[in-house]
Amino acid sequence: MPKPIYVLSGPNLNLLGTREPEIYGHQTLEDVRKLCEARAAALGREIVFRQSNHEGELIDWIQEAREKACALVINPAGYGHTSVAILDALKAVGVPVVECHLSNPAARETFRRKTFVSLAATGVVSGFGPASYELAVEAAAGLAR
Ligand code: CA2
Repeated sequence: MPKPIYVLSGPNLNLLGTREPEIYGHQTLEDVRKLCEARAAALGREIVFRQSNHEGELIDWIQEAREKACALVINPAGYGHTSVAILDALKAVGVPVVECHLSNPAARETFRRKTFVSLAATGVVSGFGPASYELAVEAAAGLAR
């Protein structure tokens, strides 16, 4: 059985579909999970889809991915702009990393232009709403070890 693609989402993304629909749309994170599952299945892959509001829990899952995943998709949310600890975990993960964002952070406030996570990612998919996750899963499947 091939290892799954880990798809991790950071803080506040559990609120998706309930607030700021002009930025993040109306679909919930559960909707995004279903889209990712379907895209992965079409590519003969499985996913492990998780969200946390806690930096340490995300780091634990990144470390778990080292053994259990074939590739990692991460929407680090606000932590992408702040967390050297998540960057350090990603640098050690040993499987391909694809960063994704629902919005296009480069087109928003200046503080969103830099993400630490990008330093450990093979590539970034931003600005396509839930389709960013689907495209990131597809990219990760192509990179998977
Ligand atoms: O566009 C993205 O996916 C972001 O990673 C979302 C983060 C933001 O800090 C990044 O710059 C870009 C924010 C996630 C907050 O999610 C919410 C979803 C619905 C309602 C409120 C917050």
